[in-house]
Amino acid sequence: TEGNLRLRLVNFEHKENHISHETQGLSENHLVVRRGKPFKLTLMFGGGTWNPRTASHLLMLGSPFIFCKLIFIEAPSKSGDLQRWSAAVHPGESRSQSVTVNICSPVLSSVGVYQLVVQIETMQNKQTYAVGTFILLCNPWHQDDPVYMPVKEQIEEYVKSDYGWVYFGSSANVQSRPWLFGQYESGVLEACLTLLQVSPQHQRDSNKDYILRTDPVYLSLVICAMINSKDDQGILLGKWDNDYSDGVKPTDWTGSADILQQWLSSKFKPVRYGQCWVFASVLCTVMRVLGIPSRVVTVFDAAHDTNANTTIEEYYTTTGEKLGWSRDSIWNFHVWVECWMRRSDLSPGFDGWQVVDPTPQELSRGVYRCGPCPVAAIRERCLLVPYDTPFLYASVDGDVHRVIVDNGHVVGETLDSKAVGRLICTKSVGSSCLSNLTHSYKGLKSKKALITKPKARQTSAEPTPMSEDEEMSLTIEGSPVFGKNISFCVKVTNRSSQMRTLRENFSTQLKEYNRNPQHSFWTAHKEISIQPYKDLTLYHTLHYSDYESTLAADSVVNAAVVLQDPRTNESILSAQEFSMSCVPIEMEVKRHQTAHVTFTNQLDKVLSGAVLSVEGSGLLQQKQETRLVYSQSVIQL
Ligand SMILES: *[C@@H]1O[C@H](CO)[C@@H](O)[C@H](O)[C@H]1NC(C)=O
Ligand SMILES: *[C@@H]1O[C@H](CO)[C@@H](O)[C@H](O)[C@H]1NC(C)=O
Ligand SMILES: *[C@@H]1O[C@H](CO)[C@@H](O)[C@H](O)[C@H]1NC(C)=O
Ligand SMILES: *[C@@H]1O[C@H](CO)[C@@H](O)[C@H](O)[C@H]1NC(C)=O
Ligand SMILES: *[C@@H]1O[C@H](CO)[C@@H](O)[C@H](O)[C@H]1NC(C)=O
Ligand SMILES: CC(=O)N[C@H]1CO[C@H](CO)[C@@H](O)[C@@H]1O
Repeated sequence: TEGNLRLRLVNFEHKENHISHETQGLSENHLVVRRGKPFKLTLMFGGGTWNPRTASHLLMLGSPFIFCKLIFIEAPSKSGDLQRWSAAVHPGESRSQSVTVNICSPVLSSVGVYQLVVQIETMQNKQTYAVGTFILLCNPWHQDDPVYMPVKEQIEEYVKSDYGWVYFGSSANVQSRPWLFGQYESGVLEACLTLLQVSPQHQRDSNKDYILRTDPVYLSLVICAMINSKDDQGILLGKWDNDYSDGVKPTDWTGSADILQQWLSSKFKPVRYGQCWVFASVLCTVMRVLGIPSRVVTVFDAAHDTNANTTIEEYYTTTGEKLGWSRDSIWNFHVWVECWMRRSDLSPGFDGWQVVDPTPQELSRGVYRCGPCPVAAIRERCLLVPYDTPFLYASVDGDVHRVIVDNGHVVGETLDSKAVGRLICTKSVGSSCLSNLTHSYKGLKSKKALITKPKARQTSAEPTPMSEDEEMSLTIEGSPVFGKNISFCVKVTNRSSQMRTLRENFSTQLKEYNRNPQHSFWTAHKEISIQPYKDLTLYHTLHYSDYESTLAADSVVNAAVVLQDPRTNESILSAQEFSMSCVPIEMEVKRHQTAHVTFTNQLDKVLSGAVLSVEGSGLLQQKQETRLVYSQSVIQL
């Protein structure tokens, strides 16, 4: 009898589904499943037993609704239909008070929140039940999903792992900070799904947006623009001017969860403040939550080529002081995200890692976003491949055109093809080591550094131009440590048969994060003679007392040396950027959760007003701070 048959309850079988779909921990309340893989629901009836041969049942999913008729099959299909939803019941389970249904979504389903509606139609009546929602995510385990990643360890790292390391500093002195991506923190999944609903694409045309959400290329375009708050109700506001008093200083964030929770609970007010690694890490969290494998990548000496002509212009005086004339700049480091996906919109060869850069730098088709751009397109210099390839190519492989000017005249030029993108790296899979990605961005082509000579010369009576004869390199000895003296070495190589007397001017300037340098804070100069066919090495020492009042431990310094021939004013230049590392703080964790934190002051003077702060996720309620009074301190927590 099925006259009074009604649906009493639907069991979403959270536990079992979350295990088989690798979605444990993402949500406490909702069923979270991956596309292209069957999940289980148990329908419980009252008022009669269910006979599938006479009753017809419809499951309606999502908005826009997807209709799906319950059918009998011997066994649910393992891989799932590419096109259609299916709902299957084992024959053995018929004629009972409850029935287990295997529902499978097409592998190219839209990512998002679905409403589950069950309709039961018998000869006598028809009833509809709205039974709740479930969430559908991408499936990197499924080989027909465009985000399919064949290596299990990589999925663990790039989808499931909720912490990582972000690299910063400079290529000569790479530093790292831990970041908690926070996929499993409460409110994070909700924030990620809400982000899709708040996007301008969804607001404009929700039906079109639902249809396009099957494609990870589309998802990364939408999400990239929503991470920064420009042009939409996006998450983070960027700031680079050292005044963060009305928000959180970018370096103070330690994870994405706080940021996403704050954005959600404030009803989409931009969270203050982000800089590149904050934007990138939050994007990485959202992509991992949605099931798109992603990693945070740091590019050292990343160029910001404002007009995307792949050349960065720099202007110097004859004493080696860099001028703030160019809008182009080179960031000490820049951080973006790589997301793993097939590019079915492109010809073969561009699948795999795609650069997606959420830091608002330049407009891309009218919106502050950048990418997705195949890493392969950057390596092969395929500048026409979408999206934003010329700009990203210049970031990692642009040429630096350095021009020395004297009284409005160009007295020397160099084209440096090695200065940009010296190191590109990310955290290694399954370990906290650095993984060097430079080779995947930089082609094998070796671009020869060109040294162009100034115009209007070459009469045979004049000496041969020094730019053809002399070569110069500037290096920093060892890795500079804050509080110690820093030594520079300038090597000049002879090629000429003439003896030369040259003027050497050395200059050091403080460089702000992405800005032009300030005035020189320290200079040095020498008059030198170089014998024919001889090498000459010059040493300079920047003492701690010369920089203690100007630099901080995280400062970046631009050092440049110019050699000028006083007979012709012709000049050659070599430049080098560096940052310093700090004297290490040592920490030893004892039993009973006691940690000994030791800081030994290796400076020649007493540190006054220094504060040591200690933070422990899940261990300490708040940051612990202790003032350092003596030159050596041991703190017991
Ligand atoms: C690149 O653009 C700058 C202006 O931003 C211009 O001065 C320079 O000549 C251009 N370089 C090349 C190689 O086109
Ligand atoms: C990274 O790889 C590049 C080439 O692939 C190499 O030249 C460079 O020395 C490597 N750097 C580090 C820090 O391993
Ligand atoms: C730096 O050099 C000065 C002068 O040579 C020397 O007196 C001082 O001890 C050095 N300081 C350090 C920390 O090496
Ligand atoms: C540049 O160096 C020369 C000697 O090499 C020196 O005479 C001159 O004063 C220096 N210029 C400046 C601005 O320091
Ligand atoms: C070199 O520069 C100085 C000062 O800018 C100028 O007085 C002199 O005429 C220049 N010499 C040549 C050969 O251009
Ligand atoms: C690069 C170069 O030509 N170096 C020459 C400098 O002078 C010495 C001594 O004459 C030569 O041996 C080097 O070859």
